Amino acid sequence: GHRGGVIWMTGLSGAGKSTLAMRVEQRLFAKGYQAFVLDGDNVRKGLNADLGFSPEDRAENIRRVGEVAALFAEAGMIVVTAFISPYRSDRDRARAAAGEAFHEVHVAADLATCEERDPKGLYRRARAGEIGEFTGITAPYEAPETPELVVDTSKASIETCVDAIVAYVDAHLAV
Ligand code: GGZ
Repeated sequence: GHRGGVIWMTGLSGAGKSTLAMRVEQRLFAKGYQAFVLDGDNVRKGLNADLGFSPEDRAENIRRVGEVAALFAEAGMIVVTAFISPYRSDRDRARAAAGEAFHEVHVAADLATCEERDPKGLYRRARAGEIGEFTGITAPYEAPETPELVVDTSKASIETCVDAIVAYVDAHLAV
């Protein structure tokens, strides 16, 4: 079996957080873990549909996600979160909500790589001034100083990064 836990991914838009989260969820499920992904797609459209991208709204986004993730972990699930979560203080509050169950993973693709990928054209629109407060361009990203794990999708393949996260879960959450 396994304990509950929060695998908290943080990183820039385009770093690969959601892709990694979905692949990790599939791999964990195949190994018999109860795993579930929280990301912008299932949270910002519903629970947090009232929130935008100001620093205050991001703080509230991360506060709610942190509380929900802590509840999932308490229920014995492995919850994998995929939010930019650019502010250290917001992530620290999410860590405090989950306590020992919190595991921070820095998805550390550099800005140049993320901007080059630009899968949704958001960096181009941010550079053109069409989107304000865009993380990495006109809003800050505070990288974690002591994350439990770092994966860099600009240097390693998605599969290698997934392997590292699954190995981390096996080592820390299996009982
Ligand atoms: C950053 C933005 C913004 C701004 C829209 N800044 O790559 P995506 O498109 O699919 O994922 C990004 C997502 C970020 O939402 P989060 O909930 O993860 O952000 S935070 O943790 O900071 O609250 C991006 C899109 O929303 N997006 N506007 N201004 N990303």
